[in-house]
Amino acid sequence: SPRFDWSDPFLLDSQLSADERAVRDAARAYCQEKLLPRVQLAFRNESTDRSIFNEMGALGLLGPTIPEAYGGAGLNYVSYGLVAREVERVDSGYRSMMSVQSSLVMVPIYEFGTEAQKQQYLPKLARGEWVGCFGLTEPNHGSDPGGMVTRAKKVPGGYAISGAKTWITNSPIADVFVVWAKDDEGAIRGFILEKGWKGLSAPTIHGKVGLRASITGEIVMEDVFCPEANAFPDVRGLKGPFTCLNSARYGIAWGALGAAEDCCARARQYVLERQQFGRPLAANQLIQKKLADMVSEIALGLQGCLRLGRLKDEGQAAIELTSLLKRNSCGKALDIARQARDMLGGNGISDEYGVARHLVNLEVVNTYEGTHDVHALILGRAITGIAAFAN
Ligand code: TGC
Ligand code: FAD
Repeated sequence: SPRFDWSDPFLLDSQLSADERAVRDAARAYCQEKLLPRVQLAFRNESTDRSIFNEMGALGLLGPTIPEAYGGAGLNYVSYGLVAREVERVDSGYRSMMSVQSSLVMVPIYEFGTEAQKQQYLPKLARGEWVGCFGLTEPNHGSDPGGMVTRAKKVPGGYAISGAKTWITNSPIADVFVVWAKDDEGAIRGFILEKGWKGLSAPTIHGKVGLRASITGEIVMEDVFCPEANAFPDVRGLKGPFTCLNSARYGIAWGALGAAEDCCARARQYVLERQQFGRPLAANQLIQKKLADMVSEIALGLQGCLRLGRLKDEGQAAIELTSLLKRNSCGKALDIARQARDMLGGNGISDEYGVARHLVNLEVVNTYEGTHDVHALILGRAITGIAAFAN
């Protein structure tokens, strides 16, 4: 008779195609063999290993949904989600590096770029030869990016861009900057800037308590000249950046659960081995309830992510469904990481055991790409027809 598998209660594995399983297995092997051994020191020392982009590029993990003609792997959204889950099983920071490059830099160039822009940037980004970053958030405009003050003033042959973006993943090591600014008509537009352009700098933000393996910085622009050829020609308004966020938020929905799976597996192993009061911690009802809650939330969440992936691949996913799952996965993963940290007792505080690292990483993941509460408001608007965040 069918047996219950705590690590895959809904037999998600059997719902994947052979190709999807192959992508997942290749990503898992790379993550466990190459990323896991270096994460503890990277996190402890707040150091970002640039060569990870080249390694991921060689495996086709950068821009996996971008067609092969532009250097991508031409995979479906389910495969992209499976990759995000494997990378974040090791560390949310590594998934951040990958998903910014894939969803927030390659997707807008592919969706909104000219043929010349696609040819110029996508293959190098796909190989990891160039690193990209995405500048939307400003010091005074985070949840409300529509209020941005960065300006793109029309000048002969292009635009003069001035303003500051903050909390930008990859920016200090980026070669390519996809930046959003308002034009002379007040419309939000996207621009591709390159490292070394006059007036452009990207100082590092130090002292993050989470996501320490992923470098974060500002983008400071003082009259940076951007030629017309580097502006996205047609897209106007928040639809531009939000289209990229739809893809990145979807990846996070899978990824956060990958981190939760790692916390759950580590906590399970620990309570089976750790003896207190003359028996394994796992023999206690309170401990078993915690494991039951973790396994339930992870299994239900992953099943939701797979369904969303299938809907995206069919072109049938409402944007609010991504909010629902980004919010659910991050909130539940954060709870699971806290529980796992508790179950490991004092050892849970050490970076040798991994769960505290996931916990502080997930605090960030719960905040970026739309906070937990902002996604509640997006859902609330869809449920009631009333926008609670509008004036
Ligand atoms: P709103 O009126 O809702 O929409 C304005 C225009 O945008 C369109 N739109 C979308 N288009 C595509 N996809 C979506 N998800 C879209 N959501 C909205 C909408 O149709 C409208 O178009 P049009 O043509 O009618 O003008 O705009 P609002 O200003 O009222 O929005 C409010 C709110 C809360 C929904 C929005 O501002 C929001 O989502 N805020 C959160 C900000 C955010 O997520 N920032 C992320 C920054 S990037 C990042 O964090 C990267 S971390 C990456 C990593 O390291 O992994
Ligand atoms: P705020 O918008 O000031 O929100 C503060 C609090 O107020 C939150 O709890 C929020 O939920 C709440 N709040 C806000 N509005 C409302 C409301 N109307 N009703 C109720 N509550 C509300 N951005 C990029 O553009 N590119 C990147 O690559 C990027 N990478 C990041 C990496 C890291 C490590 C971090 C920490 C952030 C990154 N961000 C990036 C920025 C991130 O998207 C923002 O931090 C996030 O959108 C929240 O904006 P904020 O920090 O300004 O918070």
